[in-house]
Amino acid sequence: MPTNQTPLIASDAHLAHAGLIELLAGQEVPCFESPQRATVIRDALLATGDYALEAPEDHGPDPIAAVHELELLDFVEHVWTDAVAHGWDAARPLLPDTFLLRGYAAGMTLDQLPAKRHLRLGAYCFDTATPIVAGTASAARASVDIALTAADRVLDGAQLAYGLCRPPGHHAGRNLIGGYCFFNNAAIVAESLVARGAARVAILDVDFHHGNGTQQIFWRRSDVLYVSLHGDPGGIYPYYSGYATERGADSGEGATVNLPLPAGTDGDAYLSSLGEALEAIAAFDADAPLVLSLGFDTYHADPICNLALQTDDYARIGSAIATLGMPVVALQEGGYAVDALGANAAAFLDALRAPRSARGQDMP
Ligand code: Q9C
Ligand code: ZN
Repeated sequence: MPTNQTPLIASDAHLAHAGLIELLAGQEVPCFESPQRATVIRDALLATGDYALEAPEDHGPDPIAAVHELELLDFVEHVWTDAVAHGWDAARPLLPDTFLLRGYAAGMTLDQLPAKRHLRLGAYCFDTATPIVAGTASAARASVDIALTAADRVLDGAQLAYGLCRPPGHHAGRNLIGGYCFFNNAAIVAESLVARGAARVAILDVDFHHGNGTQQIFWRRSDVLYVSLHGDPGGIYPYYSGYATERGADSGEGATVNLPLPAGTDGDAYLSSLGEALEAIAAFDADAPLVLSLGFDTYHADPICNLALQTDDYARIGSAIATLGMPVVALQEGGYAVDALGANAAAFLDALRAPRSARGQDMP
């Protein structure tokens, strides 16, 4: 294998997390978060010859439990079998119908949830975009293993490793699933880097949406910096987090940086905000690889988002991130313009793995 190949960690476990539906404008539609997303990205990257496909290694539940509550692990692991055992039609995905709003729970008995896990759906899920089927738990576990294996490869010396995570992770909080996410892959990697001795870990989130889960998990932490560029939540999902005034709390104050972007933001405006993000990351002076939550839903033709990036812009963004000079664990999050995902991923990762300034040096 040529030594300049970038590790591409992927698994077929996600293929069984399929047949999903969501509600859009009051209508049941096929879920935008589809298996084809990961398939087209994998195929496009492999076609370049620059990526070495590798299966994830099993890292067990402990790294997940370091970030999520045990009751959430138990819920994700067993909710489907619970539902089917109690008469749920296995042809239909599980979606919650009643939400437990813990912040407004005066008078509710939070310590006495229903024993049947599918009746607890609304206690662990914050939206109607996160359906569950038979293959969901194993896909979510594999997605975490993909992320952790990518981190291992970077710690082994790769300058970049790409984890083709599906389902994505950045909306999942300590005790909540949502936004197509079950386990927070990026947060689990960041926490594992701390567990392996890092004093300061930086997470950069360039998915179109605010990573409310990642923000929540590290809200009070000074050792993990969370920097996110995203569509202005005043007009777009997840609506209730991602405002510039959210900066973390206690000793974590200042270690959360939100850069909301107006609808229609193009490549030039995006690059200028990204400059601010990169300054914050450089100033933080992490002693671990950069954890990158990577979404391509900033693309102009994304069906559920409203920024205006072109394929060429992803190369510019990749080159800009490369100027940090940090090793990068890149983890797939969103991106729903399926026909463009392969080209966008290749443009971004190619620029990140072989920055223009370094390319000449590789020549004989
Ligand atoms: N009208 C990620 O990109 N649905 N999650 C939004 C659209 C949820 C996105 C409603 C979008 C979740 C990882
Ligand atoms: Zn997204």
